[in-house]
Amino acid sequence: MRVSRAAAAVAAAALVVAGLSACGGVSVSPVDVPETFDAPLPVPPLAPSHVGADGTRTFRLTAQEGTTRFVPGVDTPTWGFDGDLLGPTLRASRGEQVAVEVRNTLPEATSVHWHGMHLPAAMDGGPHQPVEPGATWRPTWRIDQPAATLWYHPHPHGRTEEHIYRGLAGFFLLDDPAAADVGLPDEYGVDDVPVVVQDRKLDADGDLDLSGGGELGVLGSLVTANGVRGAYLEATTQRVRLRLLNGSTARTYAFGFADDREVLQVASDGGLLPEPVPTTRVQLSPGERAEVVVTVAPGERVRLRSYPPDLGRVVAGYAMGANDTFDVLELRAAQDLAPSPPVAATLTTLEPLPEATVTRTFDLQGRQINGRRMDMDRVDATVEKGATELWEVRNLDLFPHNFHVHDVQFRVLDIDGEAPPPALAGAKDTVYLEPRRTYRLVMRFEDHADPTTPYMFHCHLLLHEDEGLMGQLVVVEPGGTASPAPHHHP
Ligand SMILES: [Cu+2]
Repeated sequence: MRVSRAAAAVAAAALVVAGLSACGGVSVSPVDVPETFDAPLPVPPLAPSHVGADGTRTFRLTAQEGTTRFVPGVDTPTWGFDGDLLGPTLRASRGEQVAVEVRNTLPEATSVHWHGMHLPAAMDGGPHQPVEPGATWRPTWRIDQPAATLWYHPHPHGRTEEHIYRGLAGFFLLDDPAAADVGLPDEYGVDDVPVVVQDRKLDADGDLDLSGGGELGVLGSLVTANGVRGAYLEATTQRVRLRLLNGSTARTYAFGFADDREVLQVASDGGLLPEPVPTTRVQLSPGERAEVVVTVAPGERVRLRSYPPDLGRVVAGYAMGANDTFDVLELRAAQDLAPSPPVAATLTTLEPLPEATVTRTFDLQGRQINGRRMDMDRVDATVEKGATELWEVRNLDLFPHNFHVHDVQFRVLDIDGEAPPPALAGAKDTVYLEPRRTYRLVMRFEDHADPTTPYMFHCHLLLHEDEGLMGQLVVVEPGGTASPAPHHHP
């Protein structure tokens, strides 16, 4: 299969379902929203695993080729894990040793990165851990972090945008059996549902199209929830927990409901917020997650919508999705709803922010950080194990970036000197960077040192990442020196 990058895809419009102006409120959107939402939302299956004699829980994932019907009558070549598109949900508990046997049956090398996971650098699945065609890679590590909605996706050097766009992504849910019961819906696939939202576009042949993305990358006209356009989720309980993931390559969503009802945001990237945040909008840039609890009434139907996101002081925001409104998923409540427990007023206690001993500055501009593009043979930051660091991150452009750091969950100390909004006050691994603002992030690098293997930090707008907006950090024992193994260029 191929992914077209030539700018000759105007005819794609002929493929999309007619009815742009039929749904009130979305007529100006370049996103083609189906007239009806009548496809059941697929819930990713929980990946099977087996626990061996040494206690290791082992999963298996196979990256493979397939086809997906995003548009009626059009079979689009896609990639998936254990299927045609996306992948099963991996789930493990704090304290468990896990392993994943990743088999690559694709025609080219890929990798699998565990986004948000605290783990040794050699297990991280970045560009230094390629999985060649026909090969199997078996990372193993101990889960040691709070319960959270994480995800996995490829991270091959220069090819991440295309591999995720083709369909390679899945959830990795972490549980903490020792955590208090705070009344969150927790029956997987019933009242606790992961939803990955992605946008794509097709060319005239029905192939995935990455052309014409401009400065930001592609904004697609076909928006899917768990791979399906026009999906509905039947609610059978009073409250439903949605684990929202922005799995798009470039688009930022501002999720809310069509009737502007208030939801409770209960978690961000790295786990529970200290207390539920009542809100009508949950904005996620690529790679970010949020868990929300929504209350429904018997028999009602209400749509989850993406409203115009607040991208900050961008120029020509209309070309970056800043004006777009479109529906993503319909909730259909049953006539008889099982009762749900109330959500506790206190969800967790965040550790106090430790005092940082090292301060670094990262200026993002174009495809460079501090004036340099990604180089697999250059170490940009050597960090001592156990250190708490303050990273001052700035977007010098007038278009969006965001910032993702591997291995750690950071905290946003302030934005231009002001405390972050409640939704950004918890554990984060990816944060949107408004133009011309300074984000001070505090992070602590614990447990794992490996002078030979870098972790990545980068913009998670995947075109930017692939084109160089990424750097490498190496965690060493106190007093140690980074000595990365030479990278062999293909
Ligand atoms: Cu960027």
